[in-house]
Amino acid sequence: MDNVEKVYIIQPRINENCRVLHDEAVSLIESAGAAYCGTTYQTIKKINPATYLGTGKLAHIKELLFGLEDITILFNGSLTPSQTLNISAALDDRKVIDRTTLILDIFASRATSSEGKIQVELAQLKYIYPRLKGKGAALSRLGGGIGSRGPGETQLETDRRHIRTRINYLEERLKETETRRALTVKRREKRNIKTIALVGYTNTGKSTLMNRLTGAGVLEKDALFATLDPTARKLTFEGMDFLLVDTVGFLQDLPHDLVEAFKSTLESAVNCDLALIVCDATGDHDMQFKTTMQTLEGLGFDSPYIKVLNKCEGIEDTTPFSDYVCISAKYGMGLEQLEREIISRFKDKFTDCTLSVPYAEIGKFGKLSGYINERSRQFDGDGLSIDCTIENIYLGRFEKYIKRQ
Ligand SMILES: Nc1nc2c(ncn2[C@@H]2O[C@H](COP(=O)(O)OP(=O)(O)OP(=O)(O)O)[C@@H](O)[C@H]2O)c(=O)[nH]1
Ligand SMILES: [Mg+2]
Repeated sequence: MDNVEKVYIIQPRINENCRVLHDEAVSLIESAGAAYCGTTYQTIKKINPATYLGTGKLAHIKELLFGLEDITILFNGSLTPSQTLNISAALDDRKVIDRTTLILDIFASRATSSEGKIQVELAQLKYIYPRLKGKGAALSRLGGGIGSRGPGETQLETDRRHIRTRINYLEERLKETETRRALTVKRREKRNIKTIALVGYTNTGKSTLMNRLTGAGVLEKDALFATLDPTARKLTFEGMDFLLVDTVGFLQDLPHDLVEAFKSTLESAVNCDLALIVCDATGDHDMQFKTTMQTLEGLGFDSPYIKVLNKCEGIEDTTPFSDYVCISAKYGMGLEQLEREIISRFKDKFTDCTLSVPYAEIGKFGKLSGYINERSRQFDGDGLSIDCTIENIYLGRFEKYIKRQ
């Protein structure tokens, strides 16, 4: 236990969400193999450009930690390199990292495939690169996250040009692997195998569900970002062949460069025929669903999906979750219903419906209009009422608008 790195959180109190962000930071610390050892919450009225927090607050934290050796400070937000250095200087030269650095660090420790490793290193370098502005020797202190993984201090001591060259090189290598992947996807399309992607917030049970359905033997673990490299397995339901793909989980404030870097791995999820969006009944499932949708849509996702609520074994009344298929991947509950739901989405059937779109949402609804065969439309007191036919696989998208089926 003694050589486990201890991490103390500075949690800026910026909105109501900060409790969730804080608890996630604790899980992130544990997932990185370090030990959480306390938190200071700080209400930030005005950001101090040099140190983010006010100097008085920093002095207070310094006092709190007085006499405690070897404690790393996690600032649970984004810092510029100079803020990192200044905070470190104000706190007896302790090691200071920010949330993004920590997430990147966990990804670095998890990457096993050569493609995954390239993607993570690219994301790390891209995070550092624009932030390096002639800081010279001080840079080495920005290098490590938890432990001393990451692009490594020696690399960070080299100049921006060196990093630029490395970024270019990694981007080239990534392009090569992407070309290879594109060929595999083409072959799959030719054979007309439908792809089902398991997507969702991290730690919701995607890999457990994958293992339940296919016996894949994928790592399932109570840790954030247990899965990094996507795994695909064949699955047969009622004589129909599917390819089930397990993917990296999402998190609020996932570093943009990381999502960008993982774009090609996430391609199988983005271009799937059906996505199972897995949420966790014991967590904030609404937030998890929203975060997943935002991240996926940012990557161009517009496939049909089923909302799956996992870890439902302790829930007696599932009526409040009627828009989810409630399951327990661990205890094997609700899987038949999930299977039925999946099959029904692939049977090429259409449903006649009447949709009711509130006035305020007509603009937003425009994006969906390509998925329906419209017979007639009229405006009434509530908004726009549309008689139409929808292919079953797209019904989920219209859930909240369907008045009659
Ligand atoms: N109580 C309960 N726990 C579950 C259930 N399904 C999975 N878990 C647990 O949830 C944790 C995370 O499971 P994983 O399958 O690794 O989750 P994941 O979504 O693949 O996570 P990442 O790969 O990190 O994004 C593990 O400890 C599982 O044992 C369930 O139905 N009920
Ligand atoms: Mg997983």
